[in-house]
Amino acid sequence: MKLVIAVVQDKDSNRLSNALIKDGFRATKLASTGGFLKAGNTTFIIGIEDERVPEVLNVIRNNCKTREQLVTPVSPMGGTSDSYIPFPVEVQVGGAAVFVMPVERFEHY
Ligand code: 2BA
Repeated sequence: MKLVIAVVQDKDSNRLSNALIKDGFRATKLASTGGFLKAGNTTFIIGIEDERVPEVLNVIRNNCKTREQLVTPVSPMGGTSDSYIPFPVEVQVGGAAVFVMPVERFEHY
C-alpha cells in the first residue's frame, strides 16, 4: 500500500475531489497553506494499493492546472534594503506537488 500526498491549488480541489470519488479512490482533503506564497492550498491524502498508484497520479495530473501567480517579495533578494522598491514577480504554481510514500500498516475499524 502507498500513501499519496498531493498539494494542489484551491481552484482545482473540487474538480479533483469529484474525479477521485468517481474513479473509486478514497481521499481526505486538508486545508493547507503554502510556505512560499503564504496562501491557502489543499492537501489530499490518499491511501491506495500499489498497483493503482499510476492511475491516481493520472487523475491528479488531469485535474490540476499550472497557473502563474504574482508575488511581491517582502525583502530584497540580496544587498541592502535602503533603496528597496518591492515589485511583483511571477511564479508558476502547480499543477500539483505529489509525494508517494510506502505504508507500513493500515488499519480500518
Ligand atoms: P508555496 O510554498 O506557496 O509555493 C508556491 C509556488 O512558489 C511554488 O509552486 C513555486 O513555483 C514557487 N516557490 C516556492 N518556493 C520557492 C522558492 N524558495 N523560490 C522560488 N520560488 C518558489 P509549486 O512548486 O507548484 O508548489 C505549490 C505548493 O505545493 C507550495 O506552495 C507548497 O504548499 C507545496 N509544495 C511544493 N513543493 C513542496 C515540497 N517540496 N514540500 C512540501 N510542500 C511543497
